[in-house]
Amino acid sequence: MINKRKAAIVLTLSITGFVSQVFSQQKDYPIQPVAFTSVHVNDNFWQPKMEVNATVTIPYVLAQCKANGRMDNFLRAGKQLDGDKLSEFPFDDTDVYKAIEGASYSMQNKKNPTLDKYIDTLISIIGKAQEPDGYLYTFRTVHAKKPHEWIGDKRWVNEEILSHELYDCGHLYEAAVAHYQATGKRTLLNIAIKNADLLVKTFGPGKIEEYPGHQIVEIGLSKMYRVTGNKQYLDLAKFFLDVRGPKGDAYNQANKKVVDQHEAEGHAVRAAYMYTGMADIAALTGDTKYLTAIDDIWGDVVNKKLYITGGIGATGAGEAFGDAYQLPNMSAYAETCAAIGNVYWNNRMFLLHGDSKYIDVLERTLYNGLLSGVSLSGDRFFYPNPLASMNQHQRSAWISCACCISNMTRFLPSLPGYVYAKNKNDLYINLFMSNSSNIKLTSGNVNIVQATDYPWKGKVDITVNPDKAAPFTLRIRIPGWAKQQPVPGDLYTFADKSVLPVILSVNGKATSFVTEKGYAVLKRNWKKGDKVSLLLPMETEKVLANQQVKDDRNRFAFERGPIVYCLEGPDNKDSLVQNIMIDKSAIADANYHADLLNGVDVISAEGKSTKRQLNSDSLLESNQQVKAIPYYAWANRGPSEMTVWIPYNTLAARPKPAATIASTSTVTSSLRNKRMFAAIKDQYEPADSKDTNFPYMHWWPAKNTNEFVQYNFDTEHTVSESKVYWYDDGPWGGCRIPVSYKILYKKGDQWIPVKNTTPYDVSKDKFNIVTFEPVNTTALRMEIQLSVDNSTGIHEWAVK
Ligand code: FUB
Ligand code: ZN
Repeated sequence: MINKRKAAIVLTLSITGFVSQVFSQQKDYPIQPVAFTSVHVNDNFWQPKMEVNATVTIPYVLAQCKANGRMDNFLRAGKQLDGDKLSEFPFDDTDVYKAIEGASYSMQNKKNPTLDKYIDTLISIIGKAQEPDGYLYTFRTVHAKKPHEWIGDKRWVNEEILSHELYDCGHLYEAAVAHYQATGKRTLLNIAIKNADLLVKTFGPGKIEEYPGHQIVEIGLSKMYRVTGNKQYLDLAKFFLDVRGPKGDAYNQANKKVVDQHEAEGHAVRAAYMYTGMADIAALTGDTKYLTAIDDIWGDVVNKKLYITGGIGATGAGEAFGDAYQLPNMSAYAETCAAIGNVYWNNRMFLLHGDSKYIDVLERTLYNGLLSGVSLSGDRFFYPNPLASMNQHQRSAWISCACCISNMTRFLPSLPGYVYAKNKNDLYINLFMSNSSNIKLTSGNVNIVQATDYPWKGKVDITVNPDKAAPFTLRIRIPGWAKQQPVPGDLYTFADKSVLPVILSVNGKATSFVTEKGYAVLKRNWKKGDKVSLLLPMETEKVLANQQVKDDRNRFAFERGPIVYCLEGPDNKDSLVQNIMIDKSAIADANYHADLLNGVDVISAEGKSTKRQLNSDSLLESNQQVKAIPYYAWANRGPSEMTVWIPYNTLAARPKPAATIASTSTVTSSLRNKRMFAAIKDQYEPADSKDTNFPYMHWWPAKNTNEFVQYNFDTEHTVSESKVYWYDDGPWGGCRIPVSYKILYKKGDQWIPVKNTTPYDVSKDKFNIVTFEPVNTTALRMEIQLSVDNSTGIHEWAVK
């Protein structure tokens, strides 16, 4: 229990710099992270990215928050601006909070008085939007004539469903703590305290007994507890976990009590934040019953539900985890926020258990499925992070639901906080990047300098500079990828099973070492200038997925060190990659290209391109040199084809279409998005109408309209048959088979309906074939009547 005198000490001592546990907090993680404020990253990989974050992303996102009404929401709630116009989502307040959080970390990394002043102004606007009792949620306080339908008619009544009131609070707390730690100013922290005190009065046993609809407040309250020492915040965080389930939905993990959950289910961001919160509260309270649940869930994710990129949440339906081994590539959702949540969660798992396998997952996510969320330029973003594309994916300048954008903004500058951790006289080196850091161990202060070209090179030079010679233990992570285990468990393996040595030397002499929980343990009396050199076997590996992942069968992915590679159009012949095959035994070289994509290793290998032939099942194959780039760097050169998983035999090949009437035609349509047109003539037959793993074209959100699509032939053809495969993503999506359709042909300037000799069938999950009296024409059109309530789409349209 914290006593008042010690609480007072924390409030005065913690004005500058990072707050440590000054008050008598009894419990926390056995291993403590080394704060980002003590770690000065100066490498060639992350430092430039953090610089882009500071100079481009943060100002850009703040400007977008302003341009897209988020600042006005606060101004209106604080009666500083007339009118009741609000932006689109009740959680839009969180983008401002996350931008402040990112700006705070970033100012700690590098001073920025202009930004500091801007943030001060923003905080005063936020303060005015807060109601006298501490309530802060602009979508209610503005009292719009037509309130947003998610917010409920009273405070909190829609919280378990959609209002996101507590979600907003959680992000407020995270921002307030970061701002306080970075600047020593209490302005936002005071707002957060007032708000958290209101939650303490409002929720709990005998008060409102409801759970947060979207988790995050649990993490935020734990941080508030650490900073203020107010145990009521911790109790409330625990209450929010314990009150969850069993009568709610799996969608937001409320269908079971949290301690009874053993598999990852439902909305992936909510889930990852909840698992993180469970770890925090287990650490802070010593309550071990959460641990069995999150240990089991972690096993479920890494063995069955993790993309090779570290992405989680396979399906767009409910932005959720799929079933075991359901990991589609082209339709992969793998939301950027979920990747960030996965990093948070795995870091906490490491702090609890001290095992490097959690950092293996963290590192994989960081370098791949998380980093892919932002462009090299820092101002274009992915929300889903697919693992294959046929030009249909592109980064966005802004997304009305901007969660991933603001999350990326706050995550990147906090990265230095994941490099080291410590436990008394054990110093964990988890991530490899050049940096200089000052770390306090029980034996005294030590400065650690890392020099490395990681992730391109496997050599890491570490200089150890204790203030005075002292005994302590370095625990250096030997990454799973260096031990033939790309991911803990059996979801992914390397094709080449040979294990190459990891070499460790101290002061120039190769040293044998023991490993404990995945760490090389070096225990000695360290003195200033001692040098440790780590040499990891940085080889180009071919990764195979467990056979149960049907989307990756007969395919492999390239990986070098922590970096997962992909084939992308601009580096390959005719800008095509889907038609490429590479033999499993092909030799692959890697070379650094300083002038490509801000400097990347490029993998080259001999491969083949494949093409369908008319009237034959065999494929035409021709040799070609294939190039692969790091996955995180794709989609920085415009829309293109891309694939992470490369076919190694014809069973998985996606050949270039044969020259049919359709494939040699151009497409015109009532649909404006021309990038979807190629989908209907790519000669891929979907598994069923809702199969999103192949491209399709769709008219969503149009409904009840008459639409058309037409083939303009390269020359006059005689045609007498049409077969169409409809896209229908019911019951969750907005597309269904249409009400009816008909085929017309072009005669002069006129469109004449064909005389069908079989009926027009409209069914899903198969080709709908109609034959008609032959017509000589230069174009064929399909007119489609959409249903009153739904749109429609087409997977494939062939004509004969
Ligand atoms: O609900 C707030 C955010 O919007 C979620 O975290 C994202 O997945 C998106 O649904
Ligand atoms: Zn998001």
